[in-house]
Amino acid sequence: MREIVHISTGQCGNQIGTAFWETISAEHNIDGSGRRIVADHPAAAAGTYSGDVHANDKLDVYYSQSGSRYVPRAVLVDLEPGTLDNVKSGPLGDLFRPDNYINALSSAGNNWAKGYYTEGAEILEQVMDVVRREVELTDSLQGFQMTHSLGGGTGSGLGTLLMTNLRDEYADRMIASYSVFPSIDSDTVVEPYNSVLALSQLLESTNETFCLDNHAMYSIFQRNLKISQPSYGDINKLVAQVMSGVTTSLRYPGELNSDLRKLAVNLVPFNRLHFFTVGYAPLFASAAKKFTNLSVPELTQQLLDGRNLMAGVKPTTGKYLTCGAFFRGNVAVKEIEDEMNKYRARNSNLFVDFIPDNVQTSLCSVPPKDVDMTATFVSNTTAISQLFERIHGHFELMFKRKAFLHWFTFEGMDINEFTEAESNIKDLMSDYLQHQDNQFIPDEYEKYDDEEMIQEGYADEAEAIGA
Ligand SMILES: Nc1nc2c(ncn2[C@@H]2O[C@H](COP(=O)(O)OP(=O)(O)OP(=O)(O)O)[C@@H](O)[C@H]2O)c(=O)[nH]1
Ligand SMILES: [Mg+2]
Repeated sequence: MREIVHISTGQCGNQIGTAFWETISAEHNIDGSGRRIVADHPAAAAGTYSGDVHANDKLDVYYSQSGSRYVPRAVLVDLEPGTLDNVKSGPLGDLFRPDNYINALSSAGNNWAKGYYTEGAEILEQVMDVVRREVELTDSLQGFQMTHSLGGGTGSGLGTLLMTNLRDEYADRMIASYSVFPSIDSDTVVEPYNSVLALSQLLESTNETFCLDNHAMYSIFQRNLKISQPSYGDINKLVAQVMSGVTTSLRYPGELNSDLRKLAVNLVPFNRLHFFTVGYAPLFASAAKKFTNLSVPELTQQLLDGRNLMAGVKPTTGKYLTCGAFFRGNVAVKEIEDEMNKYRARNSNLFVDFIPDNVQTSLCSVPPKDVDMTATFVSNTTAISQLFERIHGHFELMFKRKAFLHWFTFEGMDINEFTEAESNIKDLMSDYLQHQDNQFIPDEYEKYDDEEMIQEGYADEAEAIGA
């Protein structure tokens, strides 16, 4: 089996992580205590049992089995106890392994340096021990996924420290992150600092990062779902739907993108350019739901509409390097392929021309709960640089005046680290833009040799291409 170990870090990471586990557990008919809802379960009598559709679910990927219980392969980490206490006393409190909750006593106070260098570093080994124990429970680990925010101190600082350590210790395994970017009008001034410092780490440590922008998600609620003041709970449900969509191919049988590595091979043409935007459909206000009878063309149209993306970028001003549309429900493969091909043909200027077959489609016949048909869109678009530009713009304004830096230097950080992180992000933006503007200079890219690919976690690919 190809197992994935999940790690939630910090408040946002744990709130989103819990929403993810709630969603996929419901999809796989697993109740709050880890029991599978099969025909003789009390809930089955109430009509929650959806029978043999789930007989082939790849449960081992995300759950280990302990007697008759399914236990999430999940580690829950925070520097303060509050969020984890809420998880423990919530509906999923008994689902997670009790030893896998790890917290310290006080938060990183929105300070990346506290998460990465001081308070976080103190509990690093404790967390790694639990992660190692989870890895020992696997047969053939495919990798890790982390949920965290970039704007705070724990998810951002300790989260990236953990991923750097995982990258060292499990060099040839995959690391995926679901990273929440701060909204423009967030309450905490230093979020751009934390985000740039964290992003600079993600460049090196993850193989795939799904960029979830709180700003764009607020707008989706206000514009598409007609909810003017969405709560974190509302937003996290949407994130969980997206994560469920992205992980569908990992959790149900099928050929395409059946593990994290295959997904990355299809979506990441250059090692550093692994930051994805995601879209989801259908998205409509609940009042409009009963008037909406979705067809595949309508679903596809919604899916590819830039306003449904979870990152505040305009895909029509960039170019897609690669993308994938993952459908679920009772639809014909031919119909979705035709729709996607039509879109690709009509908008050929939106796709780079050096990757001929850069649009993938896949179908899983099992829909999520309560909807007949959904689709998730994962794209590697050069437009993502607009998100980095926004965060960097705010970083630059403060950094020019060295505002708030003492909070970070007080934890032992050197100002050069800020300069270096900033320059990494600028390089990343220009890497994306050179593909957008067709200014690719081949000599700058040397062919990978065997050693380098193995070091960067691409051992299987190195072997496949005979490097
Ligand atoms: N979407 C979403 N964003 C959240 C949630 N909780 C916090 N955030 C965002 O995350 C950022 C703050 O980070 P937190 O996750 O609260 O911080 P932390 O990782 O716990 O770190 P410290 O509290 O500083 O130790 C801000 O940009 C918040 O808007 C959540 O449940 N959902
Ligand atoms: Mg916190």
